[in-house]
Amino acid sequence: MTITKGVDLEIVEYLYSAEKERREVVKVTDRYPELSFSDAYSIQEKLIERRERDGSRKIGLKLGLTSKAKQQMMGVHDAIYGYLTDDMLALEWEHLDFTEFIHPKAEPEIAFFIDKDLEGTNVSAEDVLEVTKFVAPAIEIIDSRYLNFKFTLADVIADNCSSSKFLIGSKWMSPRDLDLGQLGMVMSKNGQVVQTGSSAAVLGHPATSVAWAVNKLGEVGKGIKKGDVILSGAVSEATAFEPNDNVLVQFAELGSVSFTCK
Ligand code: OOG
Repeated sequence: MTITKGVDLEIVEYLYSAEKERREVVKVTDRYPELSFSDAYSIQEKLIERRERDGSRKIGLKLGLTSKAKQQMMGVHDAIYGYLTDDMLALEWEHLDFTEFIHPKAEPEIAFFIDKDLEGTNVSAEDVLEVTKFVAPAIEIIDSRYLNFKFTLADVIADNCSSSKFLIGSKWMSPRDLDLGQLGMVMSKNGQVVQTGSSAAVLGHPATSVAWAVNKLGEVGKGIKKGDVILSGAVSEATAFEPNDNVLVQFAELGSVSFTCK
C-alpha cells in the first residue's frame, strides 16, 4: 500500500456518500497523488463490501477502457474492471429516474452470461466462449462520481469504474450462433444516430476482453462464477443523456435494447 492504513476506508466512505447523495467530488488523487493501481483495486473491493453491508449483492463484472481509442484518450495501455451489483440492474420497461444520477452517460455493450466457474492466469477468448451460455445486447450507464467526469486511472478504478446501472435486451443468443467479433452497432438518441461501431472495438473481440478480466482476477486468486453477468466493454464512445431522452442501441443479429429517462 502506498497510502496509510485507514485512509482506504476514508476514501471508500468519500466515494460511497458521493454516489448516495448524487454529488460530484474532487478526485482522490488530488489528495493522494501516490495512489497506486493496486491500492485502487483494494479500495474498489472495500467499496463493494460496503455496498454489500447495505444489502447489495455482487452479480458480475464490467470491463472498461477496452477500446484502443479510449485507452489512447486516457494515455493508458490496459483495460480496467469493476463489479456489478443487483441494484444496478435497470429494466427496459421502466423509466430511468434522472434524479438518481449525477451526470450519466450511456454505452453500448455486449453482455455475457456465464454458465461455469472460470479461473486462471492463462485464460483465452475460446475458454470464455466455452463457459458462456448466452450473449445479449446491453447498455451500461456510467456515472463517475468525479467532477466533470475527469479522473486518472487509479481514481476510476477506486470508483468501481464509474459503474451505475445497466440494462439487458431481450434477445439472448449462444455466442456460437453469431459472428460476435464483428457485430455492427448503431446507437440513437431521440431517433438521431449518435454513435456507430463494431464489437471488434472491444479489444478485437468481446470474449478477449472478458478473458483479460479473468486473467487479471487470476493474479489475485479470483475468477468468474456460474451465474455471473459480464459487461465486456463499450463498443463506441459514451453518450450523455438528460431527462426525457430515449436511447436505443441496435446490434446486427443480436437485436436491441433501449431506455427512456424521466
Ligand atoms: C470509465 C469506464 C468506462 C468502458 O466501457 O470503457 C467504461 C469511464 O469512462 O468513466 O465503462
